[in-house]
Amino acid sequence: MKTKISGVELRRIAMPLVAPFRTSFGVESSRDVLVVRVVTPDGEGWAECAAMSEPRYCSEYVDGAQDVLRRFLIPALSGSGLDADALGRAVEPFTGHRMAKSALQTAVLDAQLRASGESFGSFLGAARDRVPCGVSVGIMDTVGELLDAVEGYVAEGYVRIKLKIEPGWDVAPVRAVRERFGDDLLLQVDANAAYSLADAGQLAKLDDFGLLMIEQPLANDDLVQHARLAGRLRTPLCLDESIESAAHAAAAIELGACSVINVKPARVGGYLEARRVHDVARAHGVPVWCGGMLETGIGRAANVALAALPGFTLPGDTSGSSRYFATDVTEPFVLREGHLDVPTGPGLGVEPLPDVLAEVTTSREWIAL
Ligand code: NPQ
Ligand code: MG
Repeated sequence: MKTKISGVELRRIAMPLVAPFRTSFGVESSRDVLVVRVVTPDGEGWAECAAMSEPRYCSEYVDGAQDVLRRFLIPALSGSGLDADALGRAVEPFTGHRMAKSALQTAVLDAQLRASGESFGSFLGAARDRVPCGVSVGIMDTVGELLDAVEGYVAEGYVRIKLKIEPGWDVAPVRAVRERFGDDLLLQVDANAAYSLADAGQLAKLDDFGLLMIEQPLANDDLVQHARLAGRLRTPLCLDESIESAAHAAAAIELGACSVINVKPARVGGYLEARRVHDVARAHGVPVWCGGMLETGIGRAANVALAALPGFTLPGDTSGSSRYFATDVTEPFVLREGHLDVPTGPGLGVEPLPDVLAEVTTSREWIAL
């Protein structure tokens, strides 16, 4: 028996960040998050959309995601009922818009799992009940500020540090962090596509610092050039923006464009596809880890569940709530011994706190089905 979906609520919330987060593509000091709530006659499911306010990380942006959900994606699921697999097929005729698709599918999956009493972790195939956590550290004005920030995160217990880099902010900050915290610190960098193959010589200087990986040094569509770069570096290459599907993952591995993959469910269109990326990578012996998009507790819960799959052998950007927000919309995720517990309740295992949610809400829209 198919459970019908009555409608979908699209809500926007304003979530100020505890500190501005600077990357090679811009600075963000507040998240404008699209929250999706799928409603059935006897339940509901929640998700958040990873799209940023502006199309800088990728082509999607939050107003665009809301538009495509309202006009195309939500109407397309009228026939599919409460079934995340069927939803995947129903939205397939529409190209791209993976973050919007991911949010809708995740909310449907949450409703489906709540109804059957199964947790996200159990559904996805989690192999452990807690996951080790890393943290992504933005570009700063000075190396001194960076060292203070890293010191704070190390003191909180984060087991791996990722430094955002760009031309002019790469070797010096990496050297300073290595000198201050020693060779045992698990350390990696993320360029968010800020370099070109002509910078291979500069990137090769990072080989001296024992980094776990360099993440997405070149442009998103430069798989062949990533493969060339990989041949000129000792440091492993990881792809993030370049991998939008399991097919891309297979192609990148085959080409030698990466030896590690950052899996972000939103970037690949949802948790079902994210699991397929994991499966492809694992079959090739390529380690994966779970990326982050500055999620609230709603998105964080599902990420932590995914990060518990057996192929996730590296610590992810699954930081605690306090890394980004003074007040989260769910019970906060708190690090214990550098780990976060995988939620065990039905579905995501967390729910937005009604009072907090009401306080941060800036708009609501109901799409009836
Ligand atoms: C990455 N995330 O791995 C992304 C990039 C990123 C945790 O480093 C607002 C919303 C700001 C999403 C900044 C991390 C963001 C964002 C950076 C994503 O490349
Ligand atoms: Mg990245």
